[in-house]
Amino acid sequence: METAIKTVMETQCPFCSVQCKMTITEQIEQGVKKYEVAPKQNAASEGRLCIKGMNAYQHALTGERISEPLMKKNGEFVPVSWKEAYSRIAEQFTVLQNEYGRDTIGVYGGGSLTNETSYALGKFARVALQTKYIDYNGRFCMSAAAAAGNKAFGLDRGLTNPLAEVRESECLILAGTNIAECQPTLMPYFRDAKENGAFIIVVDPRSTATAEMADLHLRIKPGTDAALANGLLKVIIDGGYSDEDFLEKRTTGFDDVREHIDSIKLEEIVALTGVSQEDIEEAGSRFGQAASGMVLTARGVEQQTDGSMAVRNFINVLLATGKIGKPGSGYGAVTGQANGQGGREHGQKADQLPGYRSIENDEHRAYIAKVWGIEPESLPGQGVSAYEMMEKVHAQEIRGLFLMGSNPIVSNPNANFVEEGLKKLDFLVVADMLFSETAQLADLILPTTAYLENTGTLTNLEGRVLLREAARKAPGLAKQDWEILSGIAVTLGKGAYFSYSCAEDIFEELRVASKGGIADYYGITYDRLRREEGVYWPCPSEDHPGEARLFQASFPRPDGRAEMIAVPNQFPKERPDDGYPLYLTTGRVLGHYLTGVQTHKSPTLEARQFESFVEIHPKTARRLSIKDDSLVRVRSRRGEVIVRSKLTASIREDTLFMPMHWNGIQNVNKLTSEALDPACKMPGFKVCAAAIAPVPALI
Ligand SMILES: Nc1nc2c(c(=O)[nH]1)N[C@H]1C(S)=C(S)[C@@H](COP(=O)(O)OP(=O)(O)OC[C@H]3O[C@@H](n4cnc5c(=O)[nH]c(N)nc54)[C@H](O)[C@@H]3O)O[C@H]1N2
Ligand SMILES: Nc1nc2c(c(=O)[nH]1)N[C@H]1C(S)=C(S)[C@@H](COP(=O)(O)OP(=O)(O)OC[C@H]3O[C@@H](n4cnc5c(=O)[nH]c(N)nc54)[C@H](O)[C@@H]3O)O[C@H]1N2
Ligand code: SF4
Ligand SMILES: [Mo]
Repeated sequence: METAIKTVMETQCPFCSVQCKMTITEQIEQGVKKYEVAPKQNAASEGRLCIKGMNAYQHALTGERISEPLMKKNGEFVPVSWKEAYSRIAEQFTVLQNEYGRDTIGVYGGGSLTNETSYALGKFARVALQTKYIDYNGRFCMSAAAAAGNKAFGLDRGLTNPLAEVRESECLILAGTNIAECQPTLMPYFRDAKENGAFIIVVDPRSTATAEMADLHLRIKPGTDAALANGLLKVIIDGGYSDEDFLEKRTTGFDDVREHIDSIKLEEIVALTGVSQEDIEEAGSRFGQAASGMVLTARGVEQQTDGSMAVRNFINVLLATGKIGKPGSGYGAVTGQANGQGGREHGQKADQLPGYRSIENDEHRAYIAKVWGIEPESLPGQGVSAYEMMEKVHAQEIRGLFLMGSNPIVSNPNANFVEEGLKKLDFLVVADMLFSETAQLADLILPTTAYLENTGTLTNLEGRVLLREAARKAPGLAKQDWEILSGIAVTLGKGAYFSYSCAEDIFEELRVASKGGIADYYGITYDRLRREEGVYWPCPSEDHPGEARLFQASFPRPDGRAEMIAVPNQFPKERPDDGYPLYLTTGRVLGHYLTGVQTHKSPTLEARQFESFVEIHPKTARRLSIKDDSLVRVRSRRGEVIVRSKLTASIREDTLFMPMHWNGIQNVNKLTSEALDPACKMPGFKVCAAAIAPVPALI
């Protein structure tokens, strides 16, 4: 009898920001491969794993992985060598830059990339290509919370407190966050808090699995969170629950906020938000009276054209009650992607240099230029945000695009326009491990490693840096992302700046580049990460333990105080009218991830949910003659989709909901609006006006 061959892979889930660790065991018995997945102890998930993590081996090990560079010739992809692929990129980008200027090449990254790759990608754009146009998919994810945190606190780190402190908190506001489906392994923290007596308030237009655990569910009208927070502030200030001592010693701007709140009537807030006065009063007074409390926001609040201000207003609620920088009291922007945190710190953003430095600040430029061995003058300036890059692609200002770790054709708002633009590109390069919808449009596809084959660090939603080491050989000719960047840089004659032999070499450079910056990783080493269960940033020296709880004594702003600001109730938004009478909001389901490129390749996850749907209230459906489980056409000013109806009383009567995990005729982003938050350029994915009608049966 043939003996069984066993391979054990220690790894970390590639999906959400919790970054659960796991062990995957592959056993080959008589030619048949079997897999066992076991959760592994780690501080964030405490050894839990959700269904996506349990099945993440399936897409990584599928036979559909891209395993060699593929060049489009006469409309067909044909395999080529790496040498040919690199030469083609160097040649095409050089020709385009000679003809149209350096900025005609855009670079577009992602929040799944490791810190090392994110760092190398920022450097690649600025040093190897010398273009100012670089941004990444995290713009659609974290930019509103980041802008709010930077302004209010002087620092943007997802959670200001370790997850363990959720258990100690007496009152929790979960606004626009569906933790039960999006970070499922964190649910026990909240259940335990509840058992310890915490009062949980959920703000969501839908009764989600997260809302089910709430003591109070505010079923808000989409897009009105800023107004709701004003209502909470009103109850807090009028009820005398504000912490005057904290406000005086640790904040600025409260007088303006108080004056603004004085001018607001609760009835107005009730009319705007659709939440009853009684519920607003209960939420405000519960939070105001609790000895400790946290506010967690996610994309429901943030993916709005006023997302950054809505977050600031929830931060106002925390500051007004002095609930920050203490045990069980703090703010959390529940980060999305695997490296949604680290990916936003080290230079993938249009205006950013490593360590959360600014590309517009002369001192910061000089420091990074020195680390990189270039002249500060040769560093390009600030570029534009992800969707604005797509506008430049459409206008053919950007003619060549280098894409690593994203599927913009499905994930950008106004997707029809984006697809039209991408088709106009003179040269599109996509580095991916699977044939995403965007990769299919490429002139050249570069095969990359999946999480199982790739070494690097990722920073989880708590700001805890974790090391994920390669557990398996890359399939075929696939390479790690940073190796690809180095390879192209060499061909472009810029190899001297990218002479890395492993991910750790890049991390060593990143440590120095981030030193003294806001996101200071200098004290973190691979050695430490192997020994400890991750290290929190900021960590300025090797003997520093890392800062688990932020803002205990002061805020990293010039005056050491947090900044409060009056936030208006209403912002211009696309509103329902006769033609498009309903709100459409969008989001996620438990079993799929983002544009679904990875999870659709998992037979187990696909079997749970193989097509998209639209949630509609039964009363609304009856009025429009829509039956449950039937095909419907959903339209907005930008396009239309056809999906299956799901009648449920868990949604508001004036609102529809669609998940974002499907493409083509089911792609909800054919409907979403291109309007951006002016402060951070976050698209308003969470509200647009829509119409819905049955699709007549073909007889
Ligand atoms: N299963 C799964 N998990 C994931 C992901 C995934 O694709 N699938 N993606 C990861 C990523 S990148 C991210 S960013 C996170 C996202 O995590 P979340 O932000 O929690 O997820 P969403 O479903 O986008 O939105 C959360 C909730 O916002 C509500 N909402 C809609 N409009 C409004 C509004 O106007 N106000 C309020 N208060 N709520 C509103 C929606 O009904 C929804 O329940 O999840 C991460 N985890
Ligand atoms: N309507 C609507 N639209 C949304 C949202 C919403 O809530 N509603 N949410 C937005 C949010 S929060 C996000 S984060 C975006 C995300 O949207 P996208 O950026 O499109 O994210 P993914 O679907 O994860 O696409 C990632 C691609 O990168 C590949 N990939 C994965 N890991 C790696 C890697 O290590 N290296 C390389 N080179 N490639 C890799 C995957 O195979 C996949 O093809 O979507 C946004 N779009
Ligand atoms: S998807 Fe998130 S919660 Fe689920 S196993 Fe992966 S990292 Fe953990
Ligand atoms: Mo995200």
